[in-house]
Amino acid sequence: MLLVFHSFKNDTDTLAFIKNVRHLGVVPPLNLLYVSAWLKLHGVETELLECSALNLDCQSAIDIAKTKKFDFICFTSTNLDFLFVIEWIRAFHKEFSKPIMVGGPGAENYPAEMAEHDSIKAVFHSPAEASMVPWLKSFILDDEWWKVPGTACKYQDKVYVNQAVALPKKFVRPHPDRSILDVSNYYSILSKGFPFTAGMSSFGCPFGCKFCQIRLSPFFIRTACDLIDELEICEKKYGIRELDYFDSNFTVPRQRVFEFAKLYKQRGLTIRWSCRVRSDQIDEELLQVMASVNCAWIGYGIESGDDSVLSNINKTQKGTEHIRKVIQTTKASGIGVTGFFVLGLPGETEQSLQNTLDLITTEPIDYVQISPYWPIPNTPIYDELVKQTGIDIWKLTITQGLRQEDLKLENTNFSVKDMHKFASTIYKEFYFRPSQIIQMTKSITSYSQFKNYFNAGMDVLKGVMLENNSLKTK
Ligand code: B12
Ligand code: SF4
Repeated sequence: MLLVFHSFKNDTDTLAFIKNVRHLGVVPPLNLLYVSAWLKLHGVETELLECSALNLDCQSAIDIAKTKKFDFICFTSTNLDFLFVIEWIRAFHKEFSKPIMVGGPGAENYPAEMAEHDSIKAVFHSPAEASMVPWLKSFILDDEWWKVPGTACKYQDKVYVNQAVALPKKFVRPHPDRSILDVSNYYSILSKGFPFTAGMSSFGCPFGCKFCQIRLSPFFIRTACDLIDELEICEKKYGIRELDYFDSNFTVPRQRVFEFAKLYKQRGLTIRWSCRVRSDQIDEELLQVMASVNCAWIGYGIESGDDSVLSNINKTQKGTEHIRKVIQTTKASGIGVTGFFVLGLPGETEQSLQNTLDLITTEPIDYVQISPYWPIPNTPIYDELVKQTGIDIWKLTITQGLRQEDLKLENTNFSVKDMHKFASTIYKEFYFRPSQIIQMTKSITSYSQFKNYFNAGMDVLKGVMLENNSLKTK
């Protein structure tokens, strides 16, 4: 099975959303690693073509694929990158007469529309662990493979969208298969430990933020022991020096953090790690214990520095005053702080943008990541937008190749393009403050870290120049 993680190398001008995120690092394609782990457990050999890390364009990827043996090809797709992925899928389909399977959040949201594409043999709208093996068996036996639950398939010009399959409540995923990676390809501007990797401490989310696709999805909490087993393998088998948990809820449930810390010490681990936490799910006691076992930094999904915007998305947490205190307490405990912000959420105004800029530049945040808001399918905000406008833009992206650059944001006076401009401005104001430059310079411990910071700085500058700074901050 050839797992292809496409790259954006030659596509940076197609959709603006990449401009501000490229410089943050190179993160392994976790979901394909989960797919690989599951397949291997069932006797399937896998190989990863990691075009993102290797910075390969589609043609070079095809040239490499020609040197390999495989029977099936897998791609993963979100909604935001569908237009890139489909070009790669078409090119691979043209070159190799092998069935192509696609999964991921994009497939989950629009299975029927994706299955209409002749280059795709099967769209997986349920987790790979629930549907992939049954589909492969049916396909190999030529036994009504187009009717397998969890998939959508086109057969004799008809698209079959089969019922979804959920994983059992107590389902335990095997660890992502890092054996198919060259771990030295990955780094994060937020992390000093190298080699670096990513992980998930839980899947799904019990909270209901209105802008997020993961909201209220089945929540699978991994045990402390399972997390520590994975950390131990990362440290001792792969020599990885830092693991960043990408899910939003490391401190849920609270008790797991204490068990995690106890086991971390018992096993004599030294690997650094970082995680994402809601700012209303942390306190001093937790911070102390996390700091005692090498937690390098915590990422808070702050989203906005404006209380009314936070209330509009149902993510007030405990309000911006509390968020400010959490940032200060985290820093005081010796743990770094990364703030994740989204611009252009419902109710965004010049004033709320200003409030965000104020929070970012007055609190002791080490790094910020700013994303312009895209209303994402399967969220209340997007559903409302579709109701108001009668246009399901993400569906049209899949069915007609429509680009979404000019999407007008719901309940704001801004377009996505405006938000890119403002994001660039905030990056510039945040990272090019003298105090920030001094702090980042002091924290440099290696040449590769210097190179990453330098490239990130150049990317920010390029972004600022590209956006031409036409939206001014006050
Ligand atoms: C880690 C992560 C990343 C990593 C790794 C991505 C990866 N491909 O693994 C990095 C940083 C590279 C990344 C990049 C992006 N990401 Co991201 N990412 C995540 C995150 C936090 C976890 C994903 C994960 O590993 N989950 C664990 C696995 C087990 O679950 P899963 O992803 O659902 O995968 C299962 C199924 O979807 C299915 N499946 C997935 N792919 C395939 C393929 C086949 C062939 C099959 C059969 C099944 C299958 O089986 C998997 C195993 O059960 C999610 C949010 C979340 N909490 O899930 C966002 C998320 C998936 N990302 C998102 C986005 C938008 C992006 C970017 C477009 C961001 C950007 N602006 O560039 C890029 C796109 C790159 C890409 N094609 O993946 C959105 C997608 C929203 C949408 N509907 O479009 C999410 C949901 C975040 C959010 N809340 O909005 N991301
Ligand atoms: S934003 Fe974070 S806390 Fe809110 S629903 Fe999404 S993953 Fe959960």
